[in-house]
Amino acid sequence: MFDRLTETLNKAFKRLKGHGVLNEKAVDEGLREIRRALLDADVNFKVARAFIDRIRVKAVGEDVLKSLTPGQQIVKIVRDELIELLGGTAVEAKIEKGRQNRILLVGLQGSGKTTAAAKLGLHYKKSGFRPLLVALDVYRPAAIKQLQVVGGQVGIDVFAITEEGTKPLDILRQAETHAKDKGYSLVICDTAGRTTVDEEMMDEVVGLKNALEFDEVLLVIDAMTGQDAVSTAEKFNEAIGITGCVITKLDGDARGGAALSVREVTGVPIVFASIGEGLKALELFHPERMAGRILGMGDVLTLIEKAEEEFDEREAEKLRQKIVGNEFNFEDFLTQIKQVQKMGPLDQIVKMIPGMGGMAKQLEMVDPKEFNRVEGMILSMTREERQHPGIINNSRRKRIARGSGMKHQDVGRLLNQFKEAKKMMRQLAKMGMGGMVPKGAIGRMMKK
Ligand SMILES: Nc1nc2c(ncn2[C@@H]2O[C@H](COP(=O)(O)OP(=O)(O)OP(=O)(O)O)[C@@H](O)[C@H]2O)c(=O)[nH]1
Ligand SMILES: [Mg+2]
Repeated sequence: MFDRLTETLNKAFKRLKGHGVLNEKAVDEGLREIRRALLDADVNFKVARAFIDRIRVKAVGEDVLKSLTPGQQIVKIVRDELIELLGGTAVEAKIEKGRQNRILLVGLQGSGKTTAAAKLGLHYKKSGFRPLLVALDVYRPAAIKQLQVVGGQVGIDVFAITEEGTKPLDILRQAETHAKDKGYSLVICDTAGRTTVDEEMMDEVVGLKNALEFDEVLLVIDAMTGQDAVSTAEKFNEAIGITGCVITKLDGDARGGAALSVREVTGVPIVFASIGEGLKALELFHPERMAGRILGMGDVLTLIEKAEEEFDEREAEKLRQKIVGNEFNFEDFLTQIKQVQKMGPLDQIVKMIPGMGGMAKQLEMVDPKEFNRVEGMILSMTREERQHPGIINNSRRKRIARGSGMKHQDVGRLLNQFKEAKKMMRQLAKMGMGGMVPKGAIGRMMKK
């Protein structure tokens, strides 16, 4: 997602920055290019126009053009405006400890509501809530089962009534009583989707919304649907009044225009972003961080948070000891790859590292296939070979190559790379950089 936009925007920036002096004409040219990039990314044309107009007003201001680095100043203006476009500051859902909370999820068919219900449940469970998922989709066969399955995967209870003919409104009422009785602190309701916005669907959702007091009515929108997502959001907002959006499938190859337009068109904030099928793949939506990713400037904060979630401090220290003691072997290497993979799809993780966005594609290492090949070779080694790569001689190399369907030169290359990497890691670890900083430390430092 956003790959192309990042690329085209950076081209425009490069040209703007290439000028020592900028006149209005050069600025206009640059802005036209930026506008084209936005439209190409499926950003709503009105949104794109207003966005460019705002930038122009600021960019042709005396100070900018007369400054020593006009191009850079304009890039900064674009960044600031992009952050505004995405909502300015992050908006948190109004879910609070010490009381019962309710979230209603609405949206078109297949937008990701059911998945989002489980993801939200997991998100809040981690911060100490006791969520209950409620199955209100009584129309699609297997919809209830689906919620039960994803609920089970994240260890969250699901309330459902499978008796035929039961109306969603009745289920909602019974779920509410059940939640009160059993002390659930957060009720998350998954509703049915339709292929298009129709009256019947809206009536049902309005009925559900009015039956209880919901803290959040979240519209789940699929980023892949581009412009349509925006008009859907407008219609839902007019009909039922939504409090926020969950934008899903941001990991896909859609062009991202929906994410960029929906806030400006509807005035409703994006609260969560879903970036993968895995049930952990949900993030709070931070306009500033997202802008950083779109502009290829990276998103260090999210990266650190993810790392902190996945890495165990004691394991990290053990690892550091091994590296310093020159004992790091292929088994440790495999464990490390697995750790990093837990943080999310590798190409996305790499993009969060500043300056890596553009390089990501060229780097073979972010190609999951390449990872699989490396893993295949390592798995074809015997345990002894993994622990003591030094013993791998020519005939062992050939056997490993055969076992993993690679050439013996590939195995040789892997061994060399491993040796080099080991050396470098050892140096870094000795300097105190390779080991993990105590949990939370970097995050706290950066947030100040
Ligand atoms: N790649 C990717 N897939 C997603 C994401 N969110 C949901 N999906 C997938 O999208 C498909 C539809 O998701 P559901 O959660 O069933 O959507 P829904 O809105 O509940 O669909 P209906 O109940 O039929 O209206 C599933 O295959 C999900 O795995 C995401 O962020 N990224
Ligand atoms: Mg569903």
